[in-house]
Amino acid sequence: MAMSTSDSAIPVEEQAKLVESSKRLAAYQAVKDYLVPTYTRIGIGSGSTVVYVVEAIAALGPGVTSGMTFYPTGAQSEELIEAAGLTLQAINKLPTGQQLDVAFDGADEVDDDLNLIKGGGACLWQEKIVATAAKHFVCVADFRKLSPRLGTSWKKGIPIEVLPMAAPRVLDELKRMGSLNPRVRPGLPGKAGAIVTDNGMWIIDAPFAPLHLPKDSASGVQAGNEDNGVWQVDALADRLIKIPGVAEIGLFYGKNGLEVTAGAQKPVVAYF
Ligand code: ABF
Repeated sequence: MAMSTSDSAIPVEEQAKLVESSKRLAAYQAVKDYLVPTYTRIGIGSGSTVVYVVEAIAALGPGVTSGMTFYPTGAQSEELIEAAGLTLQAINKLPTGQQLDVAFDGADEVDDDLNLIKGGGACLWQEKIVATAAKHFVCVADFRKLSPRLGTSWKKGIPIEVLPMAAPRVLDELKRMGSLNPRVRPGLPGKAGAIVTDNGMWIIDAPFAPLHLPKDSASGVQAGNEDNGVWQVDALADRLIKIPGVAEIGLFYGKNGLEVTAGAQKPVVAYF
C-alpha cells in the first residue's frame, strides 16, 4: 500500500526526501521500461517529476539520444530539453499523419483505472495535445498521487481551461452539476486577478465528490446526475467538455484518444 506522507510518523524533512526519491525512481523506471532506443519522437510534459525523466534520458548519452527529437508541452519543458542538450521541436512541427512514439508527463492524481487529474501547473491544454499525439502515454508520478478514485486526495478540483468571458457561466453550470465551490484560479502570489495560461485563457478548479469508475456502476453505484453530484469519470468528462466556454479539461482517460496500451498502461509510481 502506498504510504501517505500526511499521516506518516516520519519527520517532514525526511518525507520530502522520500517524495523526491520516489519521483526520481519512477522517472528512471519509466525511461528504462518505455523509452525504446529506436524511438525518434518523444513528448516531454510539465512539472517536477518530469525533470527526472529528462535527467534519465540525458543520462543515456548522445549515442542513444542524438537520433531523438523532443516535443515540449510548454516553456518549462522547453527549457528542460534545451538545458539537457537534447533536440527540441515544437509539436506543431510534427507532420500531419505522424505521431510521437511516446510521451512522458506527470499528474496530480491517478486512479485505479489510470484516469488522471492533470493541470495543477495550468498547462493542461498543451499537455493533452502532446499526450494524444503520442502512440504511448506514460504517466510518471510519486506514491502520493495514487488514489482509488479521482478527488480522494487531490482536493483542489479538476482544472478546466476556459475562455475568460465565459467564466461566470461555466461556474454556474459547474455548481448545477454538483461541483463543490468551483473557483477561478488566482494569479501567482503578488499578481492581481486570475492566472492566465499560455493560451490567454483562465483556469477554473472544480472540486467534485470522488469520481466513480465504470466498474463501480456494476455494483449499482449511482452514476452522475444533477441530483447527487456523484459522477463517473467518463460521464463527467463528456459533460464538462461540452459546457460553452470550456476549451479543455484536466481529466485524462482512455476515451479522449489516449492510446493507453498494455505496455504503457501502468503509471510508473514508486512505492515505499
Ligand atoms: C503536469 O505537472 C501537470 O499536469 C501536473 O499538474 C503537474 C504534476 O507536477 P509534479 O510532477 O511536480 O507533481 O504534469
